[in-house]
Amino acid sequence: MPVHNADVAFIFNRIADLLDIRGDNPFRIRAYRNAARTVGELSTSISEMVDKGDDLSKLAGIGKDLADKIEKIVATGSLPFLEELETEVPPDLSELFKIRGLGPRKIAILHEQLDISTLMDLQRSLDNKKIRQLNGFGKKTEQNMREEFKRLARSRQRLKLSIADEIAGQLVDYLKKTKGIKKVKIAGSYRRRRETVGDLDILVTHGKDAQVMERFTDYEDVKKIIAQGETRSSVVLKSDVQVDLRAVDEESYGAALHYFTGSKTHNIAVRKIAVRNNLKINEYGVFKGEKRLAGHTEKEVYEQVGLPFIPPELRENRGEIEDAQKGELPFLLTIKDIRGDLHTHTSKTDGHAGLEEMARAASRHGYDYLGITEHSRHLKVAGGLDAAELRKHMDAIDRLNEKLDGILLLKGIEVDILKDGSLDLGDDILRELDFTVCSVHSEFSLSRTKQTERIIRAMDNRYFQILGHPSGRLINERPPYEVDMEKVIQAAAEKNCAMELNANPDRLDLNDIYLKFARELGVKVAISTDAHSVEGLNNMRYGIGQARRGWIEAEDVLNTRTWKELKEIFNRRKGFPV
Ligand code: DGT
Ligand code: CA
Ligand code: CA
Ligand code: ZN
Repeated sequence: MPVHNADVAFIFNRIADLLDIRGDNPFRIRAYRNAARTVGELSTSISEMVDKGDDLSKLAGIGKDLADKIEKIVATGSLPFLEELETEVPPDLSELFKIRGLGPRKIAILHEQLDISTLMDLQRSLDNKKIRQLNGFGKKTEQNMREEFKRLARSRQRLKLSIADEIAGQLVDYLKKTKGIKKVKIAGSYRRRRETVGDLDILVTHGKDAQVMERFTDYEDVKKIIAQGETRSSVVLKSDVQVDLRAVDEESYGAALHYFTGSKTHNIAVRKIAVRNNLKINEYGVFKGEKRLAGHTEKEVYEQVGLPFIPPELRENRGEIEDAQKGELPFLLTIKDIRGDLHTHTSKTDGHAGLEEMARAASRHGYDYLGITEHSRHLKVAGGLDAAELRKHMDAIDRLNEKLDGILLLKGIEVDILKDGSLDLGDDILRELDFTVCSVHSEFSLSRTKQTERIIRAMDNRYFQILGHPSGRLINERPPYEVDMEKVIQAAAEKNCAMELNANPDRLDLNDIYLKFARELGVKVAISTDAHSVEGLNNMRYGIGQARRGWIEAEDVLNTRTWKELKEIFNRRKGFPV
């Protein structure tokens, strides 16, 4: 790779920045900036000049020393002097350059006067309104910095799976229309159904003369082409997500799919087994010496290393390989196992569709029952119901049930867990319901101990059935509240309560790790969409993906059961005769 003029200019500017932060001689700093400009604006290639043996010190602002440095950069692509400087200046300090509008001068002031050396320090000083007190900084600067933090957060974020689904779906449809295309498959974390994805990895196979790579980089959503080759290309889409595309031969398709599905740690563990058996495994196949033993399908790749097919959602090296060897992989839940939804809202509170509309939509999903769980009175912003209003709503549900065919509406409530661990509605009304979802909607900042105690205390109520969205997190927006989730799950096991897996792709709460933990303790899980509209019911599939990542089988799930079975479970918990 030839060194471009811009590379040299970049290095000189960076040196100037670092010298500036260090408080170095201003003339020296100026010299580097001038040299950067000279080289940057040259109309001839600096590399070629060096190759021809031109005298660089004839250029404006370039002396003997800088000419030597340029020759070194052209020869090696880097400069030891810059590397030295980088080790002297705290590395985080150079992170501060990511905040646009913050130059070396300002960074130096922040460092000297407020002891800021990391982005986190800067954030803290912003929160404490310390920055505006500095000379040359003001409220306006603070505001700009806040905007910059938001921009950085956005650009650093992984994509929610539901957004990735939308983007990937359209791209796949487009690629499938390529002439001569055969297979199009999304691998990576997307195929493993992780709650967020870093980038998309797409695998294709095609016949002769299919112009797949051209078609890919021509896609109208492409913002930037990072690389374009015959078998692999990378682009950044307008949504800022990177997509890697690889074309492979049919005979390698399974091996490539396995390799690019990952996870990396799963791949490494599988490769270790191969090596132990004197096999080589890579994205082209499984080999003994030069001989290809497998590669067409993932199944035969696994077979060659003595394993059954492992579902992508399990491939995180969390024990799936050991269990596969013992023939003890779980029979993962599928969406066909689901018989109903146990957490939904209607226009009676903050939902958008009426009871009947929701019921008919649930029927179209093939469900046997739909749990109606409006908010309770404490959640005023959502128009939560008090006991009298809830009773009326229950009557309305009874009346509708008489009219409906093939779907049963269950009378439930999403009742607030109050600060002291009591439930927002009295036992006299709760006992009349079919079941409850109990949720934390307030006091998110309690200490870990207090929050844990609060939730466990709520479970002492005999009408407590399901802990709603257990951690309270909103992916990429709000972290979970502080709580000892293992202790909560243990309490659920002791007290026979269920945990919700909220299938809303903004929540996916519980996460995969805790789901697996809950399953190991025999705690039942309710996979619920928390739908506030007819469309919201479609989110069940995200819950299924997350459940599979948590090793969940149909047996572990409440809403794979018939209403008769479910009613028994609920009644047993309430202490009612069954
Ligand atoms: P992401 O994109 O951060 O959500 O996660 P992944 O798992 O999609 O990771 P990515 O896109 O970096 O790579 C896709 C797959 O390629 C990854 O899951 C496994 C495979 N892979 C990537 N790098 C390596 C590697 O160094 N060794 C092995 N064995 N596999 C790798
Ligand atoms: Ca990826
Ligand atoms: Ca990738
Ligand atoms: Zn809720």
